[in-house]
Amino acid sequence: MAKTIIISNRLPVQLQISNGDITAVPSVGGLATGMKSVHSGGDSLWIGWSGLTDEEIPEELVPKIDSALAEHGSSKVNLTEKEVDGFYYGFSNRTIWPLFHYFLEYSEFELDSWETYKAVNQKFADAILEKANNEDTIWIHDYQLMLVPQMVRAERPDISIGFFLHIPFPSYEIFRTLPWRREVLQGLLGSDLIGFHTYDYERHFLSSVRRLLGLEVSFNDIYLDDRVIKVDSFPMGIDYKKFSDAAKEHSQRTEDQKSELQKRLDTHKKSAPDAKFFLSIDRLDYTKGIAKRLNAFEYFLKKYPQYKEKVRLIILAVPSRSNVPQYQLLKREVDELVGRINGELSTVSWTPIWYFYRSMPFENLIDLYTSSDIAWLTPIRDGMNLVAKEYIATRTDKTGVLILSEMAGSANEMNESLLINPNNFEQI
Ligand code: GDG
Repeated sequence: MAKTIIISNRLPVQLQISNGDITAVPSVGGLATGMKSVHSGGDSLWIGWSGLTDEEIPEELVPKIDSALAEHGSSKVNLTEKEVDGFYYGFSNRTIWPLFHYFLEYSEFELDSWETYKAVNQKFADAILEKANNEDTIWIHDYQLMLVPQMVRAERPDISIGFFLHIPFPSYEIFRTLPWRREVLQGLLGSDLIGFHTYDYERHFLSSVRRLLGLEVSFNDIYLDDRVIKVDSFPMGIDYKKFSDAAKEHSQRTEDQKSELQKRLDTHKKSAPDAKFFLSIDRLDYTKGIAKRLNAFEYFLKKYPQYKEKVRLIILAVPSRSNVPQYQLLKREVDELVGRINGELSTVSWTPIWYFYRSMPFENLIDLYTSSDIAWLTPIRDGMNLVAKEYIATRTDKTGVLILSEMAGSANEMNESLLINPNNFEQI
């Protein structure tokens, strides 16, 4: 039977080894959350990196790891520490991620990382070729694997390949600064269908294909040799029912059934019934505008002191890419800002910011969504931003306010929210 093979850098679960045993924890992040629902609904295999390098996996645990992954319909690509360094922390997250989010000043162009990116993309392609039958559909995800479509196409010219980019595709003027811009485009053009979150990203991509490769482009078709490649926008959604059902279930819980976090949230609500919770949830990433948001919150409290003790900002910042220097600096900046603002403005009965630097289980995420009056999401650039959609899905009593950055892909669809320009401090 034909199957769908999903390929992404990370698998839907991350493996951890403790006391010689394997545990699988769900991966956090937009791609994993979104694609999990597709994966669990049909006949599919997910290929990706397990989160453990070859050096971290003792030989005797390999069969256990393979069977733990098989339980989740997954199969792993093995990567050494050096490969993870060059491919993931290097080219993917120090070159492509900042460049595609318009952080040109953070983009590093290192030949070594590019070479590792190519070699690791070939490893992913080989893993696909090993598992795929000709009638299968190959669905490749995201900026870490942009060369894989052409690598698979070269060996299996007739197989169906789709590619989806979860981050913005930048304008030609930005993309052209990449030394390996033609190779990246040629890699992507191995696909039959290339998807983006928004029409703008699609337009930027087509413009780069036309100008850098000189190919014929008609509407959203690209003509390459005897093939026609379709390009389109597919704004990614969420598993709405999962979030709204969870919210309904939470609202019916008895005191005993509530989580510790929910009990704490309730206590604070009861002690100040007209106080409001602002919520912000992001991976700790410089594209998400977390530091600006904190500065704006402080500014708001100083400019409108009547809101002191009336509002509280709950920040859930999920650890991310902590090996990359910019992320370490950001972590320090956010820690310091939270410390300074709380130090300056707290009273005996009120702390303005509750800061969680960790990943929370799904059930606590729902507690936060359903207890917060305002979701405050102000990324500087964001491919889509699923948190905005999840917040709305959990507002089953139809209350709540969404303040959303114009620079998030989701702003194109959610224009009933309060849209702000994240670079306009007063507006935030
Ligand atoms: C990339 C693009 C695009 C967050 N904290 C926890 C947790 N999450 C889940 C949320 C949400 C996901 O992570 C975050 O998704 P986003 O879309 O907001 O952002 P990225 O991770 O940057 O995702 C983005 C996305 O891909 C999809 O294409 O929208 O623009 O950057 O689903 O619920 N989940 C749990 N605990 C947490 O602490 N369980």
